[in-house]
Amino acid sequence: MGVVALLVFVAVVLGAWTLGSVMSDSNEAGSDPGTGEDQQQASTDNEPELVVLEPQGAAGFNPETGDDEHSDKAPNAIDGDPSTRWNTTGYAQPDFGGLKSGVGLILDMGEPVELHEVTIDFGGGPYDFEVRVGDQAEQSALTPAAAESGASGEVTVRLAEPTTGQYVVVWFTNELPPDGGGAYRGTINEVELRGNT
Ligand SMILES: [Ca+2]
Repeated sequence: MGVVALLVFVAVVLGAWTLGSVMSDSNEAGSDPGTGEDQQQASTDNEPELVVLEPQGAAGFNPETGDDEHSDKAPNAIDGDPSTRWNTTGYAQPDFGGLKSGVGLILDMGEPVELHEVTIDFGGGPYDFEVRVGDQAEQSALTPAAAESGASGEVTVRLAEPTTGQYVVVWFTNELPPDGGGAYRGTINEVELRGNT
């Protein structure tokens, strides 16, 4: 499945590149090669292209109190379908019931990847959250690589520095929003990670 998605992505990128080349050629027909425009194009081509990184697994991540955070629903956050979702336990208070400092969703990439940016499609909001990256699925091994406040709906976060690790956590901090049913909980419809393998 991951290989198929990657092949489709590569095909789309190659198609767009080919189309861009054709259009570029037609635009530049008759122009003198070696102009400043060509040099600028060459510079753009040298930038590393990001690929979509496919998680191998997902689970609720609740290291401070240990009980499960709907890990059975976690695959819904990486199934490519915005209509399916993972959510935390419902809490009676927005500060995780006063029980802990945070809770999150952990993604296992199967091998270390170099993460550049993350797009998260949240259910409702607002959320304060961090993106944490590390080589072990333990709180002490996961380093905050980006943070956002007041996020709602779909949000893209670009890491200040590309960060390498096998595990990526979307970590809710501060308070969770009301779920409309009398409780407070975090909801993620979809996460997409981009970077290099
Ligand atoms: Ca989904």
